[in-house]
Amino acid sequence: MLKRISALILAGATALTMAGCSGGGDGDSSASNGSSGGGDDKIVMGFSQVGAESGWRTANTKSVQESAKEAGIDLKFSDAQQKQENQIKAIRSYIQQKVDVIAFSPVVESGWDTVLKEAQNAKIPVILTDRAVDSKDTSLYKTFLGSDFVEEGKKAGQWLVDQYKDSKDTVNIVELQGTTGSAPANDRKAGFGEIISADPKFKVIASQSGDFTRAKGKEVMEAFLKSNPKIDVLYAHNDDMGLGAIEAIEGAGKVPGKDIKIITVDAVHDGMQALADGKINYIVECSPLLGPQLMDLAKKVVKGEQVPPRVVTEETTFTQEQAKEALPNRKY
Ligand code: GYE
Repeated sequence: MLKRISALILAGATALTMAGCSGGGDGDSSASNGSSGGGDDKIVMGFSQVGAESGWRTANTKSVQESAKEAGIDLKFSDAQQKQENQIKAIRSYIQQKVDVIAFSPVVESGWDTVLKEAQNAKIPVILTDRAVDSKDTSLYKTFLGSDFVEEGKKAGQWLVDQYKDSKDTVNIVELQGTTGSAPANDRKAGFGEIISADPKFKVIASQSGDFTRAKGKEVMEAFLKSNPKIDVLYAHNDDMGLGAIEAIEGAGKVPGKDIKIITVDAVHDGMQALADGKINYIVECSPLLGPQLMDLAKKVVKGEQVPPRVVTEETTFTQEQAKEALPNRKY
């Protein structure tokens, strides 16, 4: 944006100063692709990523970085290592640098109003990507691009209902939740709960956060197995936790996919492989390839064009047979 050129030159100086002294834990906030400032009218986007907690996140980061390059957008990327304070720091630094647009994937839903207000006062548009915030004032951001996590939870629940439709026995379920307070953890739990609560034979006997990571998924599943002699089903809010739990189940001498049925969300490559191998029974897809749509929205928002307040990603589900077919062409 031409009117921002002088601001950008100034911002360049600020960014250099900041890169020298900010340091502290908020990842690489100066990693910028392509030329910066220099008199062209490239859009500058400040992007604050959640972290690198899962295969999904790695694919999402790659999608954002590659799409920025393709769209000719100068991307300033920072990794918050799953900490809200780091995201707030990164957003404040983007405001100071006077970027043209800020995009971020909020690690948790609450606690964003103050920093979003600061961006609004600085007239920098904000796009939420992947995860939502619970701010009442929706004018604090232009749009929210991402999946419908409640719907994903419902699809997981519906598979279970269909699987056990001919049985009257109690079905003991353990749940590995995503990061506490995050939109996907809240919504995937709620959607699943809504569907299975229609039949009292479904009992969630344990439910705990595994923080969306493989290591935590394994650790929490080991604890579940110790304290619950009869587990029929594991519902994990992402593939990575499910994959960690498979190690725990095998370590306890049980057969994942048979002794304990497993449902996960994401459909990243390793999850799909485990599904094709019979260790997972069903995966609800959640696409991390948000980059191209994000860059389109950013261009429109910077031009001051109207964009829809909510853009929902299209997704499907996979059985073991479908995973075998889909695997060779999977992009992530
Ligand atoms: O499902 C999980 C990741 O926010 C949709 O975050 C994303 C979730 C994804 O860590 O694997």
